[in-house]
Amino acid sequence: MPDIDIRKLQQGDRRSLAKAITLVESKRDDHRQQAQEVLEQILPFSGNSIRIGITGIPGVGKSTFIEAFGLHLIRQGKKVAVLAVDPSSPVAGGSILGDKTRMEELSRQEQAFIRPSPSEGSLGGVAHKTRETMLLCEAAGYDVILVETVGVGQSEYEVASMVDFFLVLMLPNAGDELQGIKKGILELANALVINKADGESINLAKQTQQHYQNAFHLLQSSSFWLPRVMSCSALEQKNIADIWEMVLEFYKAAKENGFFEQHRREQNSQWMKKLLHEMIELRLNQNQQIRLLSQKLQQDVIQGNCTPYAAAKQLVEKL
Ligand SMILES: Nc1nc2c(ncn2[C@@H]2O[C@H](COP(=O)(O)OP(=O)(O)OP(=O)(O)O)[C@@H](O)[C@H]2O)c(=O)[nH]1
Ligand SMILES: [Mg+2]
Repeated sequence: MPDIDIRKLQQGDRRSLAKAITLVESKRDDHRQQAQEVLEQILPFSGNSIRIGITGIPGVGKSTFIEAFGLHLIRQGKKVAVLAVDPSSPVAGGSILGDKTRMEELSRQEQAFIRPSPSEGSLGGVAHKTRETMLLCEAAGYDVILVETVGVGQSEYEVASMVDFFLVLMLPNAGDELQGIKKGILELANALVINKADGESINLAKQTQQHYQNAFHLLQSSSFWLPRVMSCSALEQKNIADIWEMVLEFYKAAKENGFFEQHRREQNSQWMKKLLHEMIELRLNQNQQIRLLSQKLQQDVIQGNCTPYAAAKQLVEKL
């Protein structure tokens, strides 16, 4: 693995950035070590961005929205990175990559950087890599990071836990209460955006918007920010500017009242805990003696010969 030129990366050199990301995504132990060194060096230059998570069911228009939104941001003078946490990518061959056709214009922009989801690893692993990639992009001067995920399994929770602003796209379909969106997701959302508010769907989109506005008023929120409900047409690029204005409004308020930094600190602390758990589990599985003991204790617990507490304690002490 060639050396990464940190200075060039910081100057926004795309090749250096791409190489650093490849290093971060590598599974080889020596690469991981190198990647951590790179991350430590760039850490002081990361963090200067707005991180926006975008989710929604397949076909809702995420890619089309990101194309329109990203182009708008670039017109505002921003540099935009598009990343993905996509649990299905090994099967779909990395859907966001195949999607470059839907982000055709954006992918041609000098001010945009589009990176598909890492194709290997468990969801947790993929999500860690996306977090680290996000830091690299920030060090390279990208000031808006868009993280896309399709609403499958835990991926939305993973994305929500790494971004400043979580946006859920929905379809104009007021009748269909939750549109396959899990209830917990709505509680994480900072904004719901009804996409495809165009053509014959305009009225339906308005009704849907009203429906969710009412629903959010019923949700008790202790946060300073009551989730917004908006509508847009990604295809016709309508209301895209308003959505960015809303994000900026959130950003300004969150910066002023300290929520922004506090939220990131909490996310980092959670991330550390998660990594710790994963590393402990990895250690457990790497050591054959402990692995065998773990299997034996598991049986003991199942058969009621040992309490879960005693078993866990014994393993930790062995470690
Ligand atoms: N009428 C209308 N169609 C749209 C709009 N946005 C997206 N579409 C269409 O909806 C279809 C799906 O759009 P995508 O952007 O690929 O949706 P996605 O959410 O990225 O889908 P997955 O990647 O499969 O999860 C495409 O045919 C788009 O042209 C919109 O605002 N209005
Ligand atoms: Mg897509």
